[in-house]
Amino acid sequence: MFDVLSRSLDRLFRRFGDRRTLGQKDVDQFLAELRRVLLEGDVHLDVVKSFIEDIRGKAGEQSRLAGVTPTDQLMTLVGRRLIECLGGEGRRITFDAAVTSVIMLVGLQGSGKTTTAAKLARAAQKHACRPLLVPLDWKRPAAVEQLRVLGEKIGVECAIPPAGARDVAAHAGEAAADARRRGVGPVILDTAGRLHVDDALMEELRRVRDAAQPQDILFVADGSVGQDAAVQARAFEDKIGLSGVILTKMDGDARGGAALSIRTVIGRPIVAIGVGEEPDAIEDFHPDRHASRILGAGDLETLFERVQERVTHEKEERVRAMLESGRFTMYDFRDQLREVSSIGPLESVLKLIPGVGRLVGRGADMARAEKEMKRTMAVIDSMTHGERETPSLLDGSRRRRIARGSGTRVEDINRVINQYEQFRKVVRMAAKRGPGTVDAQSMLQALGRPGMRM
Ligand SMILES: Nc1nc2c(ncn2[C@@H]2O[C@H](COP(=O)(O)OP(=O)(O)OP(=O)(O)O)[C@@H](O)[C@H]2O)c(=O)[nH]1
Ligand SMILES: [Mg+2]
Repeated sequence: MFDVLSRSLDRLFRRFGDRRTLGQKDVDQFLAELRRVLLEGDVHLDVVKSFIEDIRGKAGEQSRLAGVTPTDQLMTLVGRRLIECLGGEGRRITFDAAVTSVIMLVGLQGSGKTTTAAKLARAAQKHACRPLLVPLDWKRPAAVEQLRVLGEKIGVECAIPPAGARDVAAHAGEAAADARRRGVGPVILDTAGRLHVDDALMEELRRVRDAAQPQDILFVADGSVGQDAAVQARAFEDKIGLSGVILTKMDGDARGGAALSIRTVIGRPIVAIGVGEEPDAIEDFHPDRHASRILGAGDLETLFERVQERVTHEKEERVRAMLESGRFTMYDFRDQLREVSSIGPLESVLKLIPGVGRLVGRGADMARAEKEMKRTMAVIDSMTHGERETPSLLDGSRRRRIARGSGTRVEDINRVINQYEQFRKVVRMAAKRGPGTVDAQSMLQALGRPGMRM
């Protein structure tokens, strides 16, 4: 599964992993190659674009990280993004013997619906359910028989349509009602496939849906067809609505394009994958595990932790250096503010500082403080590198330019510079007296929290 994609990525990481540091040029080159690899894996262009942009942004932020190898850095970024594209937390199908659920399978011809219907029935059996298979493809003569034989093989009941029946929707509705009456389930509807998305099929599927009221409408797609699977899914999602996707034939040469594109293109999770023709060949889909497999990285969680440790260490080192030298730039100011705002809402952070907790909430307008923090970030983001390194450059005309660039007013710029100066004073003072002497009071005064008078 994902072998080709996995091999190309491996080659890519090997090449860049040899470098000691990653400059902007290296990152650009890496991204150009990554783009090529993803396109070769038949990943949807929109997904590739946002993938690359996401990593470009984050690689820039991380480029100052020492002590983490370029491979680890890039792998972490790519790994996180892969997990997101594959569906983040993931979702799986659950079976409950106490309720009659209805699962409707839809998809193009030969995608694996009938096989998957039997697989789901088999999985439900393992959860003490009594599934009911419902064949709804009556155009192809052998289709009903195919499902009946599969059902017989695994010992699952099949709702064969009565002779002369013509209305698939009515049959689906009756089978579901019958199952509810008898307290069996899940009811698994195996619908007809077509070569292409066509209106007559969609109309039939809509009628089946309305008659049987399924909790889940799952799009079954051949995982080896790449991004086309996502494009087809889009059509079904638009016409009848989907709750998830099952990718089949993932035991073959699935290139990864389907799995990586689906979530972004239709916003629905992959809930299971087919990994063979036998009724047991179905697996839950775990985005994190599959991302690890694609990256050949073993356990990605461990890698994430290792990098996170370095990041934390790095931050501590920077603060120590800052307190030792007393040098404090707008970059440092932004880092400090980010640090505070990333831990959680300001309120909970301030409560942690001894002697400050009791002040919080007493006349302190936290929502306003947080809004102000955001504005401050926007202001700093609009400064040039030189201005952040040497804030004394910020004269009137530069302040006006930044106000325009950040959508704020010159007063806001003045406020940020003021806060920065206050903060710098504290850092200078602390540097003089030695680290560890900064007290909560002067910190807060430096930050100039609104409503926080001491
Ligand atoms: N290797 C492999 N083959 C699969 C998998 N799922 C389905 N197949 C095969 O794919 C072919 C088509 O599967 P079906 O289940 O008949 O597909 P379908 O969507 O019901 O097709 P129609 O009813 O014609 O629309 C069969 O030969 C299956 O054995 C899978 O996960 N792995
Ligand atoms: Mg079929």
